[in-house]
Amino acid sequence: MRILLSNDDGVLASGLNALREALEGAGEVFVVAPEQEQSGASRSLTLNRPLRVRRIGGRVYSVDGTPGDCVLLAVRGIPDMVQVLPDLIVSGINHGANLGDDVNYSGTVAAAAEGSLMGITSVAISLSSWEPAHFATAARVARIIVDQLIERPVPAGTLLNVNVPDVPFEALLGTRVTCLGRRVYPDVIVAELDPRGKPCYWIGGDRPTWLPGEGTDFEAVEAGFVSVTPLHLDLTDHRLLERVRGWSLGPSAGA
Ligand SMILES: [Mn+2]
Repeated sequence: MRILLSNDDGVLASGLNALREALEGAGEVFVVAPEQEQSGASRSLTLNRPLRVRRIGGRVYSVDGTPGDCVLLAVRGIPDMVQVLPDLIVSGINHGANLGDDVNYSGTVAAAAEGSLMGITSVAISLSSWEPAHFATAARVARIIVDQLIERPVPAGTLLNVNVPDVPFEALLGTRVTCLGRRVYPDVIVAELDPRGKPCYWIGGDRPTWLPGEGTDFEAVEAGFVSVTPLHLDLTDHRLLERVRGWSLGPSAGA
């Protein structure tokens, strides 16, 4: 069993370290993670400059790119690794929640999504807190999920988004399989002048909240449960297909 780990908080992050320790016994663990924090990087790839890979030691590598770059290089580029595809990719443990619409921006989810696109079963795991403390809890949850995935064959490219309440393991109430909820981002653009008098802008604002919704990931984590959301990457709106086909959208055959 070959397990590739990545994240978006950087190769030195405590969450990644806790994850590596927890999964060491489950298989041959490789780490390929960004050199710098990449939270919010989503599934971007670096196409306009070369990427540098540094071996930090053992089976741990850093890449001066995005989480997506890391997974792509790990699977297709790094000589020690490309001979054997990973059986599983685990991304995290993110320092903060990735709930609801967060999955669209998250670099943690992106690393797992990149794996899923390549047909590899992938898990994103996040510790749901603004000041995360209980990485050991999320690490134990990750191990339980990985052991399940090893035991139980799943469709190729299965993608799970896991959020863990930031409490001691014994305080967890259980696990709920959930849908993504809806975020409310109170984005505020903060305009400033840089030291040379040029305008610059911060994307800021208060902490995001969420809309109430039964069966959502937000509700589960808020109630003290681990949330597991199976995701897929088909963005087609199947509900609208027939309706849009009924529109007059351009040249018709024979016209
Ligand atoms: Mn992050």
